[in-house]
Amino acid sequence: MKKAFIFDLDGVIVDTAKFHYLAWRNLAKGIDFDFTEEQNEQFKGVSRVRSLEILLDMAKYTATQEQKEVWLVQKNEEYLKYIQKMDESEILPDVPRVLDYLIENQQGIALGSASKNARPILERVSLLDKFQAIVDGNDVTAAKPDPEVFVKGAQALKTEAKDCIVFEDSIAGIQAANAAGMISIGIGDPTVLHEAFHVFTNFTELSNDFLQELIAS
Ligand code: B16
Ligand code: MG
Repeated sequence: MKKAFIFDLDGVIVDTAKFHYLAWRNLAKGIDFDFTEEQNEQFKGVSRVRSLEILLDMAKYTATQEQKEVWLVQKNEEYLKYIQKMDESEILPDVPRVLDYLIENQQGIALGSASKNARPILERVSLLDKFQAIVDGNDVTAAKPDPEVFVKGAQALKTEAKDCIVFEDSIAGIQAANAAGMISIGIGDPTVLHEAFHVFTNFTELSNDFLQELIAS
């Protein structure tokens, strides 16, 4: 049976949260706000624009639209500097094994990410050619937990929602997959991702037998 497997990017394929954190922390410093790594958790799966709004709320800082736009460009420029240094060593454990197993079994593979930098990141880590479709922050109008990004991924692979499996590390992403009527698989902390159909701490815990069960179901 042919299924569509839709992967989130940040936190599922690579850990770019640390780079987002460094760039947001630098911006926060400029308004005398000490942005912590713990606070950065709230930014996972959240769009760039919304992340800035949350940061300014945390700092209790009111900014003009013009200032916000300047900051968004600056933050992304700094983030891109980190991205340019990425290579294959940044791929999270066992991601290539899972992708290759799905390819060997002729399954659909798409990316469903909130990031507008998804393509350059996949290029940097040499995984771009594993994906038959890429839906990212440039293609959607509504952010996760809205299901748009995954619905578009399913459309691109010409697969019905019920035959789609989504791998996600964020609560908003799990909610988006559930809202789309897809099978959600959390990658991360089971207590945080308890709304998911299944949760694995990382792909190393997710066996080829489990993938085969999903394919056959
Ligand atoms: P960018 P994902 C998300 O990627 C990140 O988790 C989130 O922290 C980030 O703000 C968002 O992409 C936008 O990223 O600034 O590169 O457009 O987890 O949906 O793959
Ligand atoms: Mg993510």
